[in-house]
Amino acid sequence: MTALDMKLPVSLKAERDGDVAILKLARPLKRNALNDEAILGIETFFTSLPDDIGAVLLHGEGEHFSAGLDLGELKERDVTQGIAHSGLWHRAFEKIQFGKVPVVAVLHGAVVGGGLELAAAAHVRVAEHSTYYALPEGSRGIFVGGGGSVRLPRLIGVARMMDMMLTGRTYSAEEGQAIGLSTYLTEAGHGFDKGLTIARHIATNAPLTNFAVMQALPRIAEMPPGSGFAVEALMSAIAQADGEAKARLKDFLEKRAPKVKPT
Ligand code: 1HE
Repeated sequence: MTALDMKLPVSLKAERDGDVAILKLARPLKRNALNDEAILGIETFFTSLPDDIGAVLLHGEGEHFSAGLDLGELKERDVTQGIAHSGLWHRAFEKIQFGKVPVVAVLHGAVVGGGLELAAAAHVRVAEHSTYYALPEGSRGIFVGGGGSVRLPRLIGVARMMDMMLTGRTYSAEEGQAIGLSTYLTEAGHGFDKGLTIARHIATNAPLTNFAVMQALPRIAEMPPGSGFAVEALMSAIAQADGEAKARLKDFLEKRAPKVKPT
């Protein structure tokens, strides 16, 4: 593991392990609450990844992934300032979802409010059994502002998100896995290694495949079917015409590539 040379606030730590960049939320005393500085730092991290990075692992230090928005910073804002603040989060999290490489988030403890919005911007979520999810915005008299109302209904549906916000309901790690908040569930202390293994695997994919999955797939899913089929055909043709695909298919046909195996 080596440090990544980036200008980040003390609440964030950046390292690399081979071709995986690792971003740690490192403000455990405040439960990794996210202030403006941290959000700007997240944006800096995702926009300054070295070209040879193939995937990102995102995790949190201490007992919790993130307690969401730093409520201590919630000063009196007028409507215009409030819109700008939410826009800051939107801009930073766009750089995660539609950035250069796929992102694996490792979750544990509280994944709440803006912390859940951050996790939702990643491409793969690994949850340890200690994880719990909540949207306490309702009880704080505010609303989600970090893209939650766009991304979370796509993961769990509008009705579940409404329930979380209206009732303050918390989902456990196991429930979160069942409804699609995570796609891997691990024992305590195993999330990082599991996430790193997944990130390393993702980094070995053909770059064009990762591009198609990150950039084309979610957009195709939003299109009317007719447009979706057309864009899928184009993306598929572009991917298979690439030299990387030709080499990988040749490897399979000449029995050099691994077969698909049950886990
Ligand atoms: C904080 C924050 C925070 C902790 N902003 N300082 N998010 C919330 O409404 C969740 C608020 N936090 C909690 O419910 C709890 O802190 C936890 C369940 C996450 C963790 O509990 P615990 O017992 O481990 O820690 P703690 O004793 O509550 O907190 C430790 C310290 O972190 C304490 O500060 P201290 O100086 O007294 O030691 C807390 O004040 C501080 N802390 N969470 C500021 N969130 C883009 S819009 C997004 C909108 C939202 O995210 S709203 C949801 C906000």
